Amino acid sequence: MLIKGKWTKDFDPIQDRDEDGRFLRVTSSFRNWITVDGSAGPGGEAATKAEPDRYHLYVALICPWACRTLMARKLKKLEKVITVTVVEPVLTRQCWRFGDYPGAQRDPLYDLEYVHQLYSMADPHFSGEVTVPVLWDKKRNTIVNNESADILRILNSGFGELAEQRIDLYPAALQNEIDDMNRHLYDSFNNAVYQAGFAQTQQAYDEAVSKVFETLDFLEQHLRGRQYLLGEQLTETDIRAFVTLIRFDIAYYSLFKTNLKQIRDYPHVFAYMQRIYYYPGIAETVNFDHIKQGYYSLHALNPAGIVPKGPEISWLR
Ligand SMILES: N[C@@H](CCC(=O)N[C@@H](CS)C(=O)NCC(=O)O)C(=O)O
Repeated sequence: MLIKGKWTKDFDPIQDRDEDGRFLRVTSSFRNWITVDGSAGPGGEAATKAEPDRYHLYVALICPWACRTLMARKLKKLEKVITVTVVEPVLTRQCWRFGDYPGAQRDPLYDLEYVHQLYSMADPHFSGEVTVPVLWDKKRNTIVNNESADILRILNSGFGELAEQRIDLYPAALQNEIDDMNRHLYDSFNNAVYQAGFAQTQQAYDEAVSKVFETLDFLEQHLRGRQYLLGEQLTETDIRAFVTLIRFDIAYYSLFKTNLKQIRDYPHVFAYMQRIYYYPGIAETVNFDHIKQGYYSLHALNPAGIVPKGPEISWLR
């Protein structure tokens, strides 16, 4: 992690933990906004103006949080407006690194070696965890925001006519339902798989796994007769569910020990996952090689670094 702008402590996937051995995810540090005219964001956040070729996304394809933002960029047709760099999937001692691994790129803006150097460029006194995604302002050479939940909303409504307006991932009529469902899914699914994987006690693991499978049982019921979680329209909640579902059988089931069942054992959830995977543009945001290489490079969980052969994923193709 960075302490006062200097890389000080080797990467540790367990960002923080409580007294009972539960994994805690740290809160994001950069929370500014982008709006059409540069006026404040929806919660009064300081904002800069939406402009073509001003903003850049730094992502890892292993990372579900970063892939949320890539999905929104695709759906909102912002590929020409917001450029992207993919880091290497393997977590190094200095965390995310730029390089030539297939599907990854070097840093096109400053030729940096590590993502933490972006954080210390944005704030030379920054102390904290270095995470992706990072939404970067090329004009001011700083981080706009490093919280994927915020970035989803910024991409949905901050770019006005520069973006596809016919797709609204956070429609006014559904906002309360979306917020409720997001909260539920974050606590008992998106973050709970990590709580299972990084549990430091049996009790913490048992709790997390129960939450995960209660949620899958709930989703299986809920998706009967529904195209998407909130009905007929794809929303940000589907993006948030999908990024965890698509990693489940490949990484979480074995590495994080969430192994009561696989997604393939839930017919409605499985069909829903495929529906989103085949939604135009989405498959391009999913890289199974990066997902596997990245998760199985987590030394704390897999010291020998062996990457499993399976599972067979022809079912998705
Ligand atoms: N709140 C952040 C969480 C992002 C996050 O935890 N990303 C992970 C990758 S999946 C990361 O960069 N971890 C590096 C670390 O913990 O040092 C978001 O949703 O944007």
